[in-house]
Amino acid sequence: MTYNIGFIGYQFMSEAHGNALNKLPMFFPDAPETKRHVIVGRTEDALEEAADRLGFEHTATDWREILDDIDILYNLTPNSVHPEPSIAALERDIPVLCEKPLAPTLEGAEAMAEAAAESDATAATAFNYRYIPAIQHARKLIEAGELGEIRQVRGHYLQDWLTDAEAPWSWRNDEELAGSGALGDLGAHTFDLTRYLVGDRVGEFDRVSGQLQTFVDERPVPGTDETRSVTVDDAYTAQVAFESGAVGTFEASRVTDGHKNDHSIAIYGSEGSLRFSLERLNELEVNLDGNRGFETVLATDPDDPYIGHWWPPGHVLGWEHTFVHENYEFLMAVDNGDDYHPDFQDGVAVQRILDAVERSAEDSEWVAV
Ligand code: SOE
Repeated sequence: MTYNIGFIGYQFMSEAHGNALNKLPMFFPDAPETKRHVIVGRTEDALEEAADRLGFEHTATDWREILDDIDILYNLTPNSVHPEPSIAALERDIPVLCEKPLAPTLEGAEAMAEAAAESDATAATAFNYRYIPAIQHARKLIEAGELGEIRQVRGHYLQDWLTDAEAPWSWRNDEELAGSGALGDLGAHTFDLTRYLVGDRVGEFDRVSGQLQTFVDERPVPGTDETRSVTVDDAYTAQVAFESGAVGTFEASRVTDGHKNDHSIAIYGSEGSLRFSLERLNELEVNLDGNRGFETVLATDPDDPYIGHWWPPGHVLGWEHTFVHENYEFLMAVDNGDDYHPDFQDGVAVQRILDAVERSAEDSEWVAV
C-alpha cells in the first residue's frame, strides 16, 4: 500500500518531516511507501513554493477539504491548531502525527488523548529526541540497571534566538496560539525524554515547583512597524519530585545567550551516572566504573540503534536524522498496527506536567501534577 500523506503547515517542522519522508526510501527501504499528496496552508504563494520544495502533489487552504483524500495526517501547525484537525482525523480512524506540545492547554490535550483512545488509528506525539541513538543507548544502560537506583535528574533546553529584544514576534510568543513559551516549546521535550529514560524506574512526575519569566514583553511584528505583546515565558525553571522519591531540576530558555540548541539531560544513580547534550548528539558521557568520572562514548557503532541504516562508525549523524528515525517507526507502526510511543497518552502526560508548572508559578507553591 502507498500511503497518501497530508501535511497541515508548511514551515520549519514541515521541512524536517518532509526531508525525513524523502530520505526513507533510500536509507530505510523496508519503510512503508508514502506519497506526499497534499500540503495545507493559508498563504497561497508561500504554499505553492513549499509544495514544490517538499515534493507535494497538491495544495489546499482548508484542512477540512483533505481528509477524504489522505491516509495519514501530519499536524505541523501552531499549537492552537493541533486539537481540531487531529480529533477530526482520528474520528475517521486516520492516523495522526502531531507536533509537540499536543495543545496550548491541558483541556485541549485531554480532548486529543480521548479521541485517540476511542480511535483505531495510531496517534503520535512528535517527541523526536527519543530517536537519537545515544539516547536509546542511555535507556538500555538505565534499563539494565547499570546506574542502580535513580536518584536525580537534571534537564535543560537552552536556546538564544530571542535574546535580542528586536528579534521578531511569532506565534511562539502568544499564549492563545502556543499556550506557553520556553516551557511548552522546549520543556515538553525534556519532560518527555525524562519519562522515556527513567519513567519505568522513578514513576511519573508527582509534584512540581516552578517559575516562569518574560524578559522582553513586546516584539516587532515582521513586515510592519508595529509591535505585539509577548504573553508567554522566555524562560522557566522547575523543581520536581518523582513518585519514587527521586528528585529533578529542569529549566529552558530562549534567551540564554550562547546556547543555540542545548537540550541536555543528566541522570544520577546509586551505581553511576550519564549525561547527554543535543549539541553533541552522537556522544554519551557515562560514569559507570567507580570514581573515574565521565568518559565519552560515540554512539555510532553498527549495533547502535539505526546506525546500520546510515554510515560506518564515526561518520556522525545530525538533528535531521532524529526525524527520519521517528517517521520510520511511526509509519511502521501504522502499517503493522503495532503500538507506537510517544503517543497521545504520552503527549497528555507531558501536558499535565506543563499545566502543573504553570499553576505552581501562578500560586508560588508546590503543586501536584
Ligand atoms: C524552537 O525553536 C524549536 O524549533 C522547537 O519548537 C522544536 O521542537 C525543537 O526541536 C527545536 O527548537
